[in-house]
Amino acid sequence: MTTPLVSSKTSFHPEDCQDVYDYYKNRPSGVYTIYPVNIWSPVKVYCDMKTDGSRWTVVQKRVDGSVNFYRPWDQYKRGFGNAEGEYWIGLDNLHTMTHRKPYELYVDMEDFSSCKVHARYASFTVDAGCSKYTLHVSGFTDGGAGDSLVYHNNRNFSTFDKDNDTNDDKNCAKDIRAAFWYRDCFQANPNGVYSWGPQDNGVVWHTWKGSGYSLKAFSMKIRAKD
Ligand SMILES: [Ca+2]
Repeated sequence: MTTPLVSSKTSFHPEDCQDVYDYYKNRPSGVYTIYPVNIWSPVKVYCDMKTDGSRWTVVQKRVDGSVNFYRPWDQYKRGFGNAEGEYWIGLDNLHTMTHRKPYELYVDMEDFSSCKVHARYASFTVDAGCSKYTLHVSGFTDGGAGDSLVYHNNRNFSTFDKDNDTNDDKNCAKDIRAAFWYRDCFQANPNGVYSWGPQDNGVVWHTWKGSGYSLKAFSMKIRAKD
């Protein structure tokens, strides 16, 4: 008789909020632990079980300015913040998830007058770190916000300590005090400095409120395509 090396006892390791939904069924929105890379790398995320068909894994969220988003490459790579409030899920997690399965992206935002709009993309992919986490988005559908992300399509990720933008004379991330898939420099700036109303280089979605308006709430959420 041989003893099996691997226990047959099963445990639940969801890769995303879709798996959480499939496993538990009618669970409410809230914080859940997922395992985007492997079972040894748990990540706490907010699962949106309400918006448009539910099952969305929130990968970026701004809501009150409680978390500093002016951080170096290594932290944008790993992720930071608080799953109950503001956070960034991390570029390695985004890469692993979006290369394992095809994902769509839902971007929603709110201004200080409680107006809410969104933008949706049928395809969202982030390349590996060795490729500077290049962003690929396509299949835009307008929910009133307009398309500010197309400007960033096929661009590399930049932080103040890794300038991968397209302007040789500027360091966009350092000038703006944030991090994103900057070009020269942005139309969308979800990781900008949080402020209350008018603010250059704040939390911006240019095609909705222009570049001088910093939004009250912003989130990016992804879902595996059926
Ligand atoms: Ca530059």
